[in-house]
Amino acid sequence: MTLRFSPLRTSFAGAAMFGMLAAPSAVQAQDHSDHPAMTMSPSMTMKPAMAMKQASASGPQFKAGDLTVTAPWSRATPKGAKIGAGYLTIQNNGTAPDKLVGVESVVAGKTEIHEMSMTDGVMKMRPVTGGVTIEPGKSVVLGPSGYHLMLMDLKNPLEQGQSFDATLRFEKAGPLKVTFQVGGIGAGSAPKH
Ligand SMILES: [Cu+2]
Repeated sequence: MTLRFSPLRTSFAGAAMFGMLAAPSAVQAQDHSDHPAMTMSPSMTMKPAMAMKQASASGPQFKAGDLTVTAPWSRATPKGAKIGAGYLTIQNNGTAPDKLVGVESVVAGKTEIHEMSMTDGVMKMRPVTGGVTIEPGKSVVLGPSGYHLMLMDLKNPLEQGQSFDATLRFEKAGPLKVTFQVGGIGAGSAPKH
C-alpha cells in the first residue's frame, strides 16, 4: 500500500477559496510530530496503522463522558469572508465507539462537519453524513487536511487572538461546550498557550 496523499503536491483548488490553503506541512510536522498528519478518511490511501496512531495532543481540554476534546482552534478569516473552519482532537477513553454528529456556534449561522479528500488528484471538501466515529482507545484529529468543522454564514470575521464558544454534539456523550482559540490566517496548527 502506498501513501499517495501529499499535501505539497496537492492542488488545493477547493481549499484555497476557503482560506485553508496555508497549511505548511513542515510546520505541522514540527509542531505535531507526535500526531498523525491527517485524519482517517475512507477515500485516502493510507496505512491504517499510521492513521490510527495515538495522538497525544496538548492544549485546553474539554470532557464529556469518555471523550476528551483537546485544543479546539480556528484560523482568522479575511474581511468579508463568510466561511471559517474549526479544528480539534477527540480522544475516546471508553470501551465503545462514539460519534461526533453535529456542532453549533454563535459565531456561525450554519455549521457542518466536513472532510477533505482527494478526488482525481484534487483536494475537495464535502459534508460528512452520519457523523465522525471515534473508536474506543483512539483519537480523531480534525485538522486542515482532513475532517474539520465548517463555520458558515459567519456573523463577523474571526480575529487572531479571539476565542469563541461552540457546542459539539456526540451520539453517546451528548453535548459538550468547548472554546476555540483563533490563530493567524495561515496558521498550520493550534495557537500556543
Ligand atoms: Cu469544509
